[in-house]
Amino acid sequence: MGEHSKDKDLEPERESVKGQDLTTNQGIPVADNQNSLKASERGPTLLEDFILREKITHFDHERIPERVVHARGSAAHGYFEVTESMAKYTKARFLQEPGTRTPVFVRFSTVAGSRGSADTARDVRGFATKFYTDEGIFDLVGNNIPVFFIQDAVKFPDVIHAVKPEPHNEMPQAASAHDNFWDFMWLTPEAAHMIMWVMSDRALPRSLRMMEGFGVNTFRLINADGKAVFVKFHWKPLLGIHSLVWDEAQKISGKDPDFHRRDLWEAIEQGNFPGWQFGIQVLEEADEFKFDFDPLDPTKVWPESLIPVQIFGKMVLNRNPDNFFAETEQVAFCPANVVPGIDFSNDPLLQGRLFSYLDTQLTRLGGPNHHEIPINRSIAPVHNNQQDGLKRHTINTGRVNYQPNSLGGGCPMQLGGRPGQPPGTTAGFVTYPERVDGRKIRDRSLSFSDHFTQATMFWNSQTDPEKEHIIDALRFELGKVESKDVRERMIDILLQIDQGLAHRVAYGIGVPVDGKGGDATIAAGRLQAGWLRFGVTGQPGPARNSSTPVRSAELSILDNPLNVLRTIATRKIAILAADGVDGDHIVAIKAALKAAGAMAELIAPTLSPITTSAGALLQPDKTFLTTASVLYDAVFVPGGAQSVAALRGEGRPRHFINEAFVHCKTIAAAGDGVDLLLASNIVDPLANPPQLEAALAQLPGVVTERSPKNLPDLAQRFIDAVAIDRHFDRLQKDRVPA
Ligand code: HDE
Repeated sequence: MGEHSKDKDLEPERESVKGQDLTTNQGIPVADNQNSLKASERGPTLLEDFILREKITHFDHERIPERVVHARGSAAHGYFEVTESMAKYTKARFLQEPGTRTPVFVRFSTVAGSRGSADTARDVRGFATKFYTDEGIFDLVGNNIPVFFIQDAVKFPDVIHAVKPEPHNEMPQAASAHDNFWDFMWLTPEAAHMIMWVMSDRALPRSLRMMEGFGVNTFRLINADGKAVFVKFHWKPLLGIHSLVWDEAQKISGKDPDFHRRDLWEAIEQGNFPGWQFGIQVLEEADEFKFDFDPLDPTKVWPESLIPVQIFGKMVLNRNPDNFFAETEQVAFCPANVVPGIDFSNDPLLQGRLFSYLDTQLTRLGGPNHHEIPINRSIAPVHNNQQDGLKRHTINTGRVNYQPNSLGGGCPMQLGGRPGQPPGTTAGFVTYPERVDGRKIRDRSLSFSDHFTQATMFWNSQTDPEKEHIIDALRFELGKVESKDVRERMIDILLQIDQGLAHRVAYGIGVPVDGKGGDATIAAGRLQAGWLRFGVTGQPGPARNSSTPVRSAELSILDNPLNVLRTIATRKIAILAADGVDGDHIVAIKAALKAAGAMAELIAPTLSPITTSAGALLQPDKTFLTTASVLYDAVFVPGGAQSVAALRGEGRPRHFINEAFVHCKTIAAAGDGVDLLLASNIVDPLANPPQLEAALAQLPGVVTERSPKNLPDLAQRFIDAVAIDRHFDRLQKDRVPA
């Protein structure tokens, strides 16, 4: 770009800041923001320079403490819309009328990593939604996994200490593959079910837009008649559930640590607004003891085959934040923020959460007034006598700051007990009058003590490729554990879940399981002895739940009913080309992809325009240096002998295809493009000498057409293969170096 065009680019910006002269925080106009005040040109800087001091002081204090968990996050604005009235279950005003829209702000996060850590770490994802209702703020602070590691909030600091980097050397960052985590896990049998989820592909979302959300804890809804039901909250993504594979996730951590943040941001900028259905599972109070898992136990799901999810609304995210710090960083969620009609259950994890969030925000956001930060403000008017404190913005007026009062006309007045109100019909938030009777006790209900049945159900519900991924994940994580004892005890835990799983993992991490070692009952004895020795209470009881189904399809990603709708909307497709490419192939494939809602990017050796075989100029979007196959969902190689020869002559394009193949992505080629596939090591030339091309065409998810007469047909076959998502039936992928 020449000097001239650079200046032109800047002009509109200059225009836009007209009338916004630079000032200090006191509004004093600044004449020179390039030089500090000095005693002569080469002399010392003067203390008197209030402009320099103010600027540096503010900068010095720009950082606030990051969240102790969920530090790394990305967020967006949008709306929630009721599609079906929930009046039957709740009196919450924003859930009554179909069509009612409530503004929301949603923050997604990883749990373990610091603010600057990579997006694609193996981890649970936070999914926190702030509803700005006209009856005040409702925060649904959930995760993308429906269960949790622990049953009691008192264990939360321990589980988080164990997963975070080890305290002596602050390693590893954003990873659970270390001794402390797995040491805590074998001593925490209640975590068995959650371990299965975090070792599955659920912990590697392809996009924040393609994952489910769960309230995890059990809540209550109360209707206008005062009738209560237990509920679990669900978000179901309209794009289906999709995941990365582990090798890909690790590589993305280096290639684009902002992968999920960028994906969410770009989708919204492009108008591809992500959406979710909102649903609840309802359990009548009378049915509290119907199942033999305890509905208050946060390490258990309510299998959807027993209690289906009923859909009542949808959420759309349609606006990116204007300022990351002001909104995404300063937003403060709290599960205790509920509106009339929504209430808590006695889930002991939830009870602890009710205390923790406001408490941690007092430090993180600097005092008790963070509800006044714009992103946290209720749109319902706030009137009370709370006052003062650090960073108070509201200027309370008048002399009366107490209640009840007569001098202020009794205002602000509580809603209950007003003259003329029939007794028992109090408006405003009224806690559900649950009867509580019992002795104070530090113990856990026996109904919380079956830790393995649902872990086994999760395992049984997975398809074969998903099972392989779980085995690989455990081999990776436990393979990094140095303590032999910890590795052995974790195999003992896995033996309680599934023998085959335990044996496969054991072999991978060098733990002998033959003979006595492989027996679940003997392993249970060893675990019991270990738990006793290290002071663990709440060990599993002898009986296994019997009303838990053997398997439940919604626990799998590949079998999930949500993935029945195969769409390639918003998927990213790489088109590899160089000078001499057949432009018709690109035009045809791009048009078909666009019609299907997908996005295509042209990747070339440099950013200089490439010339097609017909002499047209095409502007590449990326180069083989600035991008990589792990950042795309599928690859297309158009024809053009010169283009293909150029790409074959370089290592990166062949690596691109080869890696996409190993990650089980769809690969298509037209005309001479097939030669690039043949040169990319995905079929073994020695194993298939005469029929190399035929062998290529046999590979699942590889779509080729040597002399394409019908480009729309090729495009359709490509799109159908992309819609399948990954081709996990590619048996020889592990033989391909990538
Ligand atoms: Fe949290 N959690 N948590 N958590 N949590 C926080 O609050 C805590 C739990 C979740 O995007 C903290 O403001 C305790 C379950 C999300 O800003 C802190 C316990 C679930 C977010 C805290 C839990 C969550 C947090 C840290 C066990 C899924 C990020 C910063 C009793 C339902 C929200 C903050 C955002 C954040 C405490 C367990 C979800 C320390 C004590 C279960 C999505 O207060």
